Amino acid sequence: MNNIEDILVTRLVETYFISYTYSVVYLFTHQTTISLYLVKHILSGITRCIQFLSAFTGVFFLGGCNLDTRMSTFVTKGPVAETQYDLFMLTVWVTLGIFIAVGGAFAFAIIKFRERPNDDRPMPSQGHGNPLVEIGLIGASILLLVIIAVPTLQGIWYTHDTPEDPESFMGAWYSGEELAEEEAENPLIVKVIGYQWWWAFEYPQLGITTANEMVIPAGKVVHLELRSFDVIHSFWLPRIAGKVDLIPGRTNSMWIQAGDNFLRWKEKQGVAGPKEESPALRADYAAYLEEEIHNYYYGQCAEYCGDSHARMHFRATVVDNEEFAEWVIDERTGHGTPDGKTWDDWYADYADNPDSLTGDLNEGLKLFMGRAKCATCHVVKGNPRALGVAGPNLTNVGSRMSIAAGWLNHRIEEDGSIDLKKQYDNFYKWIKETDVVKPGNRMWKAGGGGIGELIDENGEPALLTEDEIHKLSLYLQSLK
Ligand code: HEC
Ligand SMILES: [Cu+2]
Repeated sequence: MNNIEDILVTRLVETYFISYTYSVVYLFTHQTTISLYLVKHILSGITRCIQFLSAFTGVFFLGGCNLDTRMSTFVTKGPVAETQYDLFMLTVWVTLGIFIAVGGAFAFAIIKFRERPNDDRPMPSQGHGNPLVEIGLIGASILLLVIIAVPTLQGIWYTHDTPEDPESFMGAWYSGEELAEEEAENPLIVKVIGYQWWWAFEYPQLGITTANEMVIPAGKVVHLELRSFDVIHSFWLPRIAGKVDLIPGRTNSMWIQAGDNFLRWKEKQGVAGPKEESPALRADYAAYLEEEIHNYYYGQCAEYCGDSHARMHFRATVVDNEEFAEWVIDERTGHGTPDGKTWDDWYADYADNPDSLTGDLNEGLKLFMGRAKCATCHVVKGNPRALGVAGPNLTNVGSRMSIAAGWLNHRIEEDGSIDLKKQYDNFYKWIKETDVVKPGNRMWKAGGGGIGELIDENGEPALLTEDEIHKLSLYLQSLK
C-alpha cells in the first residue's frame, strides 16, 4: 500500500536532481564548445566544475535513500500513521504545485529575458505591482493554506480522540481474568511515562508495569496516556504513530493501532457496508491480522531531553489476543527464587546463612539484593523486597529483546528470537560501564545511590568485580 506514491516521490526528487545536474552540464558544455568560454574564464569554469560535481554527488546520496526502513514514516501500519502520511502527501503535492508554478515562472523569465550578445532590445517597462496579480496571488495562497489546514486540524482531532470501536473493547477480545467489569467497554489503556532516558509502560487495567518494550494486541485500538517524570519527552513510533509530547505536570493522550480493524480492512478490500460479514471474510481478515502479529516496531524519544536523549529508544511488539493474555499472566506472576524455595525461606537463609545459597543464580540474586544495591532502584515482580522504582521494572527483562531503553539490542532480526550470547554480553556491558553505554544515565550516578559509587565498609570505592558482574548478568538472563 502507498507504494505508488512512495515511488513517485522518490522519482520526483531524483528527477529534480538529475535535471538540475543536466542543466548544469548543459550550460557547462554548451558554453565551452561554442565560445571557448572556459578558456577565457578558467576560474569560473572551475566553479562550474564544483557545482556540477556537487549536484552529481547529490544524486548519489539520494540513490541511498531507502523508504522502507524500520523507522520509516512512508511505510505505515495502522490508521493513525496512515492518516498522518496522507496529510504529509497532500502537503507535498500542494507545495510541489507551488514549486512548479514559481520555479517555472522564474525559469521562463530567466531564459526568455536573458541578455544576448549584441542585444538591442529595449528595457521592458518598469512597474510597481499589479493589483490584479497581487490579489490573485494572495487569494491563491489563502486557498492553498485552507486546503492544507482543514485536513491538518481533522488529523489532530483524529489522533487525539480515541475511537469507539466495539471490537477493540477489552471485553471483546481480552480473555484474562484480571479485568474489572467496568473496563469491559474500554479499549486497552497504556500509561506511557518518560524518564531521563527510558520509558515506563503501565497497564492500569491489568495491574502491570513494564519498561522500554510495550506489548500490544494486533488490530486493536490502544489508548495512550502520556506523562513525564522529569523533562519534556516525545513519543514517536514512526510506523504506527507520532509524535505527541510528554510534558511534566500534564497528561496528553493519543491512540495507536497496529494493523487495521475489521471495518477498515473491509473498506480497503472494497467490501461495502457494515452488514457484509461472512465466515469466509472473517477468515481472510484473521489471515491478514496474522501477518501483523510479531511485528516489532522501533520508537524513539523525539524531543531533546538531555545527555542520553539519542539513546532513549523503545519498542512495540504486536501479539495476538491469546499471547497478550499469557504475557499479562507472566508479568503479574513474576519470578520465584532460583531453586524454587519460597521467598520467605530464601530471605531467612539470606539473613542467617547466606553461604547456604549457592550457584551462580543465587549468588547473582544475593548481589542484586545486597552489595550491588540493584533492588533499591528496580522492581522484580514476585520478589517481595525488590521494590525500587527509580529504574525500569525488570520483571521478565530476560524476555525482552533489548535493554538500556532499546540501545543494546539482542534480537535476531531474521526470526525475532533472542541471541543469548549477545544478551549476556549486553547485560555484562551495561552493568560494567553503564556510564559509557549511556552517558549521564541515572543508574551509574544517582547522588550516591548509583552503581558507579559503590563503597566498601571503610567507605572506599568498591566497584563490582568481573565475577560479580558475570553472576548478575546470569541472574538477569534468568528473569524470563
Ligand atoms: C540508582 C538507581 C539504580 C541502581 C542502584 C541500579 N539501577 Fe539499573 N537502572 C537504573 C536506571 C535509572 C535505569 C535506566 C537507565 C537508562 O536506560 O537510561 C536502569 C536500567 C537498568 C537495566 C536496563 C533495563 C531496561 O529495560 O532497559 C538493567 C538490566 C539494570 N538497570 C540492572 C541493574 C542491576 C543489575 C543493578 C545492580 C548492579 C542496577 N540496575 C542498579 C537505576 C538503577
Ligand atoms: Cu526523552
